[in-house]
Amino acid sequence: MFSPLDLFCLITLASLAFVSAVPSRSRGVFERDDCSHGPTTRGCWEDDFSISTDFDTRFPHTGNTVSYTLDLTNGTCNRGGSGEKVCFFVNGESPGPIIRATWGDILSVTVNNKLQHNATSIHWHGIRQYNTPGEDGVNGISSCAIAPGDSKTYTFPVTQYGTGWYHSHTSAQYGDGVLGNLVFDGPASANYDIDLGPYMVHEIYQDLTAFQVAAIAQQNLQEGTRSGFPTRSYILVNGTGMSPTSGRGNYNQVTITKGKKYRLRLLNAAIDSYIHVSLDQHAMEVIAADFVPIKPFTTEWLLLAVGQRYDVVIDANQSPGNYWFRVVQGGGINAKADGGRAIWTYEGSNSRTPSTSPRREFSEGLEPDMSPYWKQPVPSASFQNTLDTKITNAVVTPDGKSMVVWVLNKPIWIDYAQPTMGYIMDGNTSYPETYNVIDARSGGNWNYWLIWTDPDKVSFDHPIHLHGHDFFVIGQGTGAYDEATAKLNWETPVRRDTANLPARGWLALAFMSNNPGAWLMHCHIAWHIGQGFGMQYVESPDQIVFPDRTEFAKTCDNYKAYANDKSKNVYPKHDSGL
Ligand SMILES: *[C@@H]1O[C@H](CO)[C@@H](O)[C@H](O)[C@H]1NC(C)=O
Ligand SMILES: *[C@@H]1O[C@H](CO)[C@@H](O)[C@H](O)[C@H]1NC(C)=O
Ligand SMILES: *[C@@H]1O[C@H](CO)[C@@H](O)[C@H](O)[C@H]1NC(C)=O
Ligand SMILES: *[C@@H]1O[C@H](CO)[C@@H](O)[C@H](O)[C@H]1NC(C)=O
Ligand SMILES: [Cu+2]
Repeated sequence: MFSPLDLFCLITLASLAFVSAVPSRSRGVFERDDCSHGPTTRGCWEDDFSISTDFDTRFPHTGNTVSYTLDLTNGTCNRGGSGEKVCFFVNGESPGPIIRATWGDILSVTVNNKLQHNATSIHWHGIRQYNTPGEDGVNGISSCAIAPGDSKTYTFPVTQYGTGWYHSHTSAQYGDGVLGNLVFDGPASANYDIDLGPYMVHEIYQDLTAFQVAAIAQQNLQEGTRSGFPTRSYILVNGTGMSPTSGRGNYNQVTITKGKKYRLRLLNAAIDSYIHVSLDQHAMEVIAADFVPIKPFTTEWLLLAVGQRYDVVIDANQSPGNYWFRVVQGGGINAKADGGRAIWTYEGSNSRTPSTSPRREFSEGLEPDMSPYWKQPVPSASFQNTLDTKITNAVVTPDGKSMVVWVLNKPIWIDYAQPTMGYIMDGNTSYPETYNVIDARSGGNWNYWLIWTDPDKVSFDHPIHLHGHDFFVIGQGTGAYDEATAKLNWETPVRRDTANLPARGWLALAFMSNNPGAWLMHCHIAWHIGQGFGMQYVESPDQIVFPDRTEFAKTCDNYKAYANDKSKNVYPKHDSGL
């Protein structure tokens, strides 16, 4: 059976056959003469779209709307600890269902909040939300929180392709299970035979909920014992894993066939851990970083900061047998505790516990050296906007008491009932101080931000995530930032949505104002943003495309009714809310 696309390709090939006597220009595999998007033509796509398209300026419009419904429920689970603990589910499972669409589709997802005692909001991590800032799913910024019993439908265009995830943006809630994968089909910068789909890795605390861990982290921050929060139990690979203390659970298993090339979509969905991954005796060819294609390079180990994704191609070219897929976790990127494992088996081999070891140890350090698939220079400038990250005392709660918080210059602390988008719709620019609003440059201009940590004070790596844009990573380093000596890349910087701010170091970012909205930038460690480590920037407010006002007001009215009913709202908000 042919799809219209195949037919179009056949016609193209047929017409080419008639002119085959004419010397043809040599064409790369990524151009569209053979556009089946098959195992040897992954770079091409429909019409004149391909891996070479800059999707910030052009993307397809398929005319298709892909719809999903997500029911959030609370229940209990046993993750190998001493008993049951509270867990949250999406359509009865956690991680929730994979949401899959095609580059250029419209995605429409209805979220039914059936959690008994938690409001929620679902963020689509990495989605640019081009001209749909009301769909970003950040309670207190893009919309009000969704009250228990209420529903909200998020609708937005799929302007990029690759691997992403959805997760709750309501305090530490995603750490208790409100998360899942996003897969958007599109071209790729290297060929492969089979798409294995997403491979989420994330840590769990087998005896504590994420909310409990966050509360302990806050308590320790308050008391100045910063390193004292509970240790992670182990890492789940694609939703399963084995508890090293109780031996409960099982390893994720994958079967591969010798001679085939597999695409694997790696995602670190942890609330705290940096994660290194590797498949024993196999190289990984990396083809995308977050939602951006990169020039393929091979590596044995990959470091994923929280929120980051890497799409890799693995060639099943070793002797048939069983191999460990290894996951090594750390609070800082250099820690070496063994975190989790999965078993990869060649078809035809008996599945049993592997006895393999890695070809080499992972090298410590920052993110891998890589180049974007298409060259995108950024006009050089000096970094005028500096954002200082540290732990300090500040008044954030309405009762006027001071507490210990994380700041990006200032702490962020939002109100679920008063989203920034509402202020903008009302033409009210008197944002509360704790909304930590910074004006972005006006449309078409570049923003340059240097985020740094005081070399004497803070010793954590922080995964920095920007909403509404992919940023260009102009530089990263340790020690104090010095414009004269810093190694900056203006010619071929990598573009992505999450990057590491090294401990006692700096991260230099640039992005162009080309998406009017109110957008959050924050550390993706759940308790760091919970304790205030974030800011929001308002970009071209006079050009913002507002969400439907009736729907927007309905979510807010329902949330306010819930929040004011103390018999229902039994867990008062005690952190930034994000
Ligand atoms: C959901 O959570 C509430 C407490 O927040 C609890 O009373 C209720 O039993 C939970 N529901 C299930 C199905 O576990
Ligand atoms: C969500 O519910 C948990 C209990 O399951 C509670 O500890 C937490 O404070 C609640 N969070 C919010 C934001 O309502
Ligand atoms: C990951 O888990 C999902 C859901 O159980 C499954 O459909 C998928 O095949 C798994 N992926 C791999 C690579 O095994
Ligand atoms: C703007 O918002 C502030 C803070 O919520 C509020 O006090 C003020 O009345 C608002 N101004 C207008 C003109 O609505
Ligand atoms: Cu952090």
